Amino acid sequence: MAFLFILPTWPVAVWARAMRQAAPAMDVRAWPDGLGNIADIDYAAAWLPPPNVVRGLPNLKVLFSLGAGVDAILNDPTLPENVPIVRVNDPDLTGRMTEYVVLHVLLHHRQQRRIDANQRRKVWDSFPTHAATQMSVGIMGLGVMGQDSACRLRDLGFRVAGWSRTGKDIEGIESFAGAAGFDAFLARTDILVSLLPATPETDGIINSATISKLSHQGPFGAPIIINAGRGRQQVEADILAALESGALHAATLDVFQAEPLPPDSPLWTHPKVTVTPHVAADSDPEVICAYVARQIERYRQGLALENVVDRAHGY
Ligand code: NDP
Ligand code: OXD
Repeated sequence: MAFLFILPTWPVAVWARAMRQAAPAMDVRAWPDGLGNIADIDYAAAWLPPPNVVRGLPNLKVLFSLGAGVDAILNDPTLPENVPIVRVNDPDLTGRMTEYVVLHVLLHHRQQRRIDANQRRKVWDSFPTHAATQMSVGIMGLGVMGQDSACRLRDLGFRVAGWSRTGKDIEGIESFAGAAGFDAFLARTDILVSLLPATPETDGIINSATISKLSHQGPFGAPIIINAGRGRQQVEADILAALESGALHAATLDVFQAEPLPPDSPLWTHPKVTVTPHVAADSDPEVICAYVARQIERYRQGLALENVVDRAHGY
């Protein structure tokens, strides 16, 4: 029973150590140098795998994504069709994302960047503030991550709504679904958070048309966006133009069209933009390997794998 890590951009030795700890009987290998006999490989786990690598594993039974998003795996046109893909759904990863979303909603709501700038200039400016109940947060993508963030923000007093492909029934959270619900969702939203997966349907969804439909009734007179979903969802030129024109008040971006964000991107230095380097929710090797080992154990016992990606929907 062999397990292969395909991690071109992550420290594979750390992951291999964590996997050996989680599944001591497993023959843990690493692409590209430690493949061994590829016919032995039953399970593989990947993050940003190059195309053709998974296709070369003739006896692969399950492919694991080491994050919640699977866009980079599904991008491989040579991916075998019959191998199930299991993504991460773990309270550790979800909790980290909720921390990020709550932090950045509060950062804008409490005008912390203005306070930081004032401190640097030794300015005592006790400007008026507003209550969470005056702020409408709208979360695009009301899945595992979106629901947890929505509930925590609701509990802080924010007016929270979510938009997803299918409608949801969550106490205290207004639900909008599909194309039919999109404009109404935007119209009531002062802070737009994206926790959508990257799919052809969500590509470029944060664009000038979307921004123009957001609420201008909120405390700052213009909306705010927070994107921790995927960079493919944002049209960066449209965001910059909206910040310049005042159609957008501010933005927090964790994900970008190109990662790492190129040094010449104007987003780095824009006074209304907070840039974070795709760190909203990091995959912890020990936690995630324990999750993967649990799924392998289920598979070996003939139980259904959990969190299997729906390839038709792309997430
Ligand atoms: P889920 O699959 O649980 O949730 C996805 C949500 O998006 C669902 O509510 C789904 O609707 C909705 N959705 C998908 N397509 C559409 C569409 N076309 N229109 C409207 N709604 C749509 O994923 P997670 O919550 O676990 O993760 C979400 C994403 O967060 C990941 O795919 C990844 O891109 C990103 N992420 C980013 C991280 C970071 O560090 N920046 C870390 C972890 C994740 P429905 O409920 O109806 O299916
Ligand atoms: C993920 C990520 O999808 O870290 O888990 O982006």
